[in-house]
Amino acid sequence: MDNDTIVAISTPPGEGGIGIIRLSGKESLSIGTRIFVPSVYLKKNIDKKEKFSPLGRRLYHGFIIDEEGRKVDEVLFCYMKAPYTYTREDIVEINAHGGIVCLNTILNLILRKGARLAEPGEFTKRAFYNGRIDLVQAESVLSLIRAKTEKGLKAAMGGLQGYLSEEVRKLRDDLADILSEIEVNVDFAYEDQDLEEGSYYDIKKRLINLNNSMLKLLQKRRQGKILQDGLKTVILGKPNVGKSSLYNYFLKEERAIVTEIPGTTRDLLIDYVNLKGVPLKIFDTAGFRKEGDRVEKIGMKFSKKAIEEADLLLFMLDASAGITEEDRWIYSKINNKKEQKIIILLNKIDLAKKICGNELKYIFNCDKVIEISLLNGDGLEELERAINEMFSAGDLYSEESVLVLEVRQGELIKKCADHIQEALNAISSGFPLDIISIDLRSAIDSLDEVIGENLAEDILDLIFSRFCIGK
Ligand SMILES: Nc1nc2c(ncn2[C@@H]2O[C@H](COP(=O)(O)OP(=O)(O)OP(=O)(O)O)[C@@H](O)[C@H]2O)c(=O)[nH]1
Ligand SMILES: [Mg+2]
Repeated sequence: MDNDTIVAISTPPGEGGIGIIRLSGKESLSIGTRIFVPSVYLKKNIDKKEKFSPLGRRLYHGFIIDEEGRKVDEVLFCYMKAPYTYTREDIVEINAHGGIVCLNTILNLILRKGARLAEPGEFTKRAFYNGRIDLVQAESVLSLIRAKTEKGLKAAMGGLQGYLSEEVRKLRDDLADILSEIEVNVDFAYEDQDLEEGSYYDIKKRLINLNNSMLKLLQKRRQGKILQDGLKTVILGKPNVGKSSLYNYFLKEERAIVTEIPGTTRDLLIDYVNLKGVPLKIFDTAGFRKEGDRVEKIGMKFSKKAIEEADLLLFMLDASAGITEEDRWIYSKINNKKEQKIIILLNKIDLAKKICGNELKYIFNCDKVIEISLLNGDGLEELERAINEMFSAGDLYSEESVLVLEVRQGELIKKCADHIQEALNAISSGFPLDIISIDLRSAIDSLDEVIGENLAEDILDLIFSRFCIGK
C-alpha cells in the first residue's frame, strides 16, 4: 500500500455552511501547518515562519494563506495524531466554508505542497490496511453512508461495530477446529484405518449445524438488500388506470404528469420513499397495451425490465372500466415468479363500479386485492398497511436480525455453504478424509475472503472503488 499523504474534500459537492478537507499520512501536519496561520499568531504579530505546533484534537481558529500570502479562507484547523484516528495515520482536518471554489482553492494549495488526491474510499482502505477495521466493517461504512432508513442505518452500524465479522469469524473458527481434527487423523491414520465411526458422526453433526447457521445468515441477504436499496416496487397496469396518481400519492408531490389521456406516462419514473420505515424504491411505468406508438413501445420495454427486477408489483385496474382483455393479458405476464409479491389494486371506486374486489380475487386467484380511490383517498391507508405488514412480518426487521450482507459477502457465504455441503456428501459417500479436508479448506478460504484476509490487492481496489471520494 502507498504510504504517501492523501487529501480530499470529504463533504459532498455543492454549497454548504462548511466543507471539510481531510489529509491523512505522515506529511499531514507539516503540509497543514505550512498553509494555516492561527489567528493568535496574527493578533500577537508572531512571525508566520515561527513553527505552529498544534496540540492533538484541538480546534484552532485561523486562516488558510496561499503562496502569495493572501488569505484564502477563514477556517478551523484540527490535528489528530496517529494511531488513534480513522486511518490510524496522522490526520489533519480543515473546516472551511462550504463553497466549491473555496474548497477547491484550498485543495489545490495542499496538492501543490506535495499531498496526493485520495482515490475513492482510500481513507477507509487505509483504516483496513492498518488493521483498524476488517473488510466487513469497511463495507458497512458504505452501507452506513447509503442507508435510506433508520433500520438500514442500524443494520449498517451493527456491521461497523463488528457483529457480522464476529459471526463470520466464529463460523470460520468452528470450521478450522473440525479441519484440524480431521488433519490430525489424516496424518496419523494408517493406510486402512480411518476415523472411528463415532468421530465421523460427530463431525457430520457439527458440519450440519454450521451449514444451518450459514443458511440463516444467507436468509438475511435479500433483507439486507432491501434495507439498502429499498424494496423495488413497480406500479403497473393498462393506460389511464391511475398509476401516476398513486406514484404522486406515495411521493406526496406532483412528480408524474397525470391526465385523462391514456398513454400519458412514457418514461420510467423512479424515486425513493420511506413508508413508515419500509424503504420503497418506487417505479411508475408506462401503461401496458398491445398496440401503442413508437414512444410508448420504448416506454413499455423499460417497464418490462423494471417488472422483471421488482420485489413487489402493484397491479392496478380501473373499477369503472371493469376487467378487460388487456388486464388479463398483463396479469398473465406478471403472475409467474414465486419470489415476487403482487398486490392487485382496484382504483376509481368512487365511480360506478363494474367489478368489485371480491370478484377480482376470484378471477385472478389472488387474495391480496385492495379497493382504492386516489380521488378521495379510500383504501390508501389499507394499502400502506398491507405493504408494511408484508415486509415487517417475519424476521425482516426483528431486532436481532438487523445485519446487512453486501452482495459480495452473500456470494462468498453461499460458496462456503456449498463447500460444506460437498464435504457432507463426501462423508456420506465414505470418501477418504483428505478429500473432505480439501472441501473444508475451500470453505474456510471463502470466509477469509469475507473478512478480507489473504485477499488480492486488485479485488480490494475494486471493493473500495465503490466508495465516494473523501471517505
Ligand atoms: N374518478 C377517479 N379518477 C381517477 C382516480 N385516480 C386517477 N384518476 C384519473 O384518471 C386519469 C388517469 O390518471 P393517471 O394517474 O394519469 O393514470 P396512469 O395509469 O398513470 O395513465 P398512463 O400514464 O396514461 O398510463 C386522470 O384523469 C386522473 O385524474 C380515482 O381514484 N378516481
Ligand atoms: Mg401515468
